[in-house]
Amino acid sequence: MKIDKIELMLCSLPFVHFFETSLGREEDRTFILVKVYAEGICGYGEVVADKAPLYSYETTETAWLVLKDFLIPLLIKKSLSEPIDFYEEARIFKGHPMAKAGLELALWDLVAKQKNLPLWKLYGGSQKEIPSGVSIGIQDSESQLIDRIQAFLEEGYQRIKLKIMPGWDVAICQKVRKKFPDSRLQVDANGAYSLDDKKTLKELDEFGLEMIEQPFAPYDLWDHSRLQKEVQTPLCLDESITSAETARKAIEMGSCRIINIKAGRVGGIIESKKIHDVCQENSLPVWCGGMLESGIGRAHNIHLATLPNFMFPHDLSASKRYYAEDLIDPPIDITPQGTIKVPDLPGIGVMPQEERIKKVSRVKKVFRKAHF
Ligand code: OSB
Ligand code: MG
Repeated sequence: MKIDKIELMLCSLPFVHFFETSLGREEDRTFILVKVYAEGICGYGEVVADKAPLYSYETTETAWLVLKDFLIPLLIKKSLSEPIDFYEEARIFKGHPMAKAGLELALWDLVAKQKNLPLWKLYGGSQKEIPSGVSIGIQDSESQLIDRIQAFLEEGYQRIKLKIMPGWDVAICQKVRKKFPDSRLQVDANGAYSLDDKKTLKELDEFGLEMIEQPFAPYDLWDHSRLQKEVQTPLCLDESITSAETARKAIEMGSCRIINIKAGRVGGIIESKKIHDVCQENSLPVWCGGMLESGIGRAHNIHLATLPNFMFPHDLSASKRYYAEDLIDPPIDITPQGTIKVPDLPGIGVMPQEERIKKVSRVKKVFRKAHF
């Protein structure tokens, strides 16, 4: 395909309720929307980098710069439109996976629309409906947390993920487990602990958690492998898994028993599939994490989660769980059984609302071949 034009838009959406983790509290989400145009078709991608380098070193500003000065010029100069060609060529630039993923996702949407196929078919996915879980941040009080869990369970979500940090961990899990004895529960620390906290982390074994996600720092594999030997609860790695290569090393070292895949964190769908495959070969289940995406990024995640080794409820919830008004219409919703039906329309299979996108975007930049 011949790419005519690429657009970047900086968007912000307010949350319906604040989202707090061990990294801090957020009241809204800022992200970059990527649009790639060719032959009368538009492919959409979302860059999940945040305003501040808290989850990883990338920010919306660094991603914007890397897209503007390196990735988009590369794509245009070399006339790349196949995601695999972009993936191979973009490897010359080190790091910046979220910037790369946003553009790769837009290319996937574009080629799928051109072939008139939903993304899941292009990826070789097989699940028609995927199980949905919800990630609940740190709240102002225990009672606020309990009320929110109750409400999400009533909506049908299949499992609850609690954010934890020192001071909001064992006692909280104890209360939640007592109140919801049969619910599927797991926790995510976003790297808030170290080996010095081994005693606290071992206490979590009591609560029948499905997994403990990312207890230690993003760059660590070794201390996770030491901890996994001493806790019964499976460890799940998020931030630490940046590629199929780190996934293989984590598996060889016994650093985790489960991996959370996010296309943004690892640089796109091609790298995500490689991680999926190396985990499958080693009998490690994976699931799909989220980055508080708008409906566009959320739809991309849903298609990825149809691959066969995605085995747990995902951090993929309804649009309204985060946003009063999404960028797509109709918004994503869950069934009373706590699943999401995978769209069957071409590409991401959801309808971006251009008027709405215009309203929530502040900066726009257009790139054409003549510029390079
Ligand atoms: O660690 O999984 C995480 C949100 C932003 C950044 C990191 C994480 C999260 C979540 C929520 O847990 C996932 C979602 O519902 O999109
Ligand atoms: Mg996480």
